[in-house]
Amino acid sequence: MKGIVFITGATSGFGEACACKFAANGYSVMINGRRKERLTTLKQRIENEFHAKVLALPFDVSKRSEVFNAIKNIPKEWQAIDILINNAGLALGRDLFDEADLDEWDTMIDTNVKGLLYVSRAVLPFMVERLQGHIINLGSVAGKEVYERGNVYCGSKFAVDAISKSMRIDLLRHCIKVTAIHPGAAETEFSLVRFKGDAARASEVYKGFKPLSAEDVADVIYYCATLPAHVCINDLVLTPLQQADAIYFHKK
Ligand code: NDP
Ligand code: 8X3
Repeated sequence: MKGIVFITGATSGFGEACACKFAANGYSVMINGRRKERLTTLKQRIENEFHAKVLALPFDVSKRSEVFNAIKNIPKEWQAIDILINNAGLALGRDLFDEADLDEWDTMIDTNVKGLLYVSRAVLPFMVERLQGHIINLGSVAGKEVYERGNVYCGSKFAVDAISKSMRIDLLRHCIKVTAIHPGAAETEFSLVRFKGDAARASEVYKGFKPLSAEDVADVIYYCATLPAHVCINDLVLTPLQQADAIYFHKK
């Protein structure tokens, strides 16, 4: 066993692909998400395909007491967490600032920002104790530039960018690495969630170019996580070939 990886938001997309990538390479994986059935199915799949150890931890990252209760009760043999991947997150809607839904704003801030903070604080004592650990935060190109109708989603990812920089400074004394990964357009369930199950609108987002896949992003995360102990990638932006930044695409 190479180490223990804790991945939030592992029931889909990047998180699920990371769970498979790390498990396939000899890591034990702790998988989180709100959908228990999906966690159970993924756990069985990883155990069967990769013969890796899996601990399913269903909880909502935005609920402070759920986060701290779940992590406080992690079995002893799972407490030596080497890598935390703060991946759980979502966009809701693509509306103008003065027309957007306030509940959707709350959910994005509660999940993308507060969820990442709660999980990090709950896991950190296990890393601090060992003077070792790597926290990998999922930001976005939307956290590097804002786009029209991106308002609060972009704001939440700018917060991830700033919090990652701040964490890196404050955790330096504990020898804990902090990496922020900022993907561009990747075809996962992200747009389906953003557009509330409207599959036609979601697939429209990826027309005219080849988007990143969840596996592309997991490969990059795995690379960052497996560098020598003295090497830390602080900040990494990756996009599909036909995307230059958060706004500019070359679509055919
Ligand atoms: P998916 O929608 O495919 O996956 C999102 C995951 O987050 C799911 O497993 C979902 O699980 C989990 N999640 C959402 N809310 C919560 C919550 N409150 N508590 C626990 N888990 C939660 O999207 P992606 O894989 O694409 O997105 C992963 C991350 O990457 C997000 O932070 C997203 O903002 C970011 N990102 C995505 C990009 C893209 O183009 N796809 C580009 C850049 C960044 P469940 O519903 O079971 O709780
Ligand atoms: C997800 C990518 O461009 O839809 O963070 O905001 S984008």
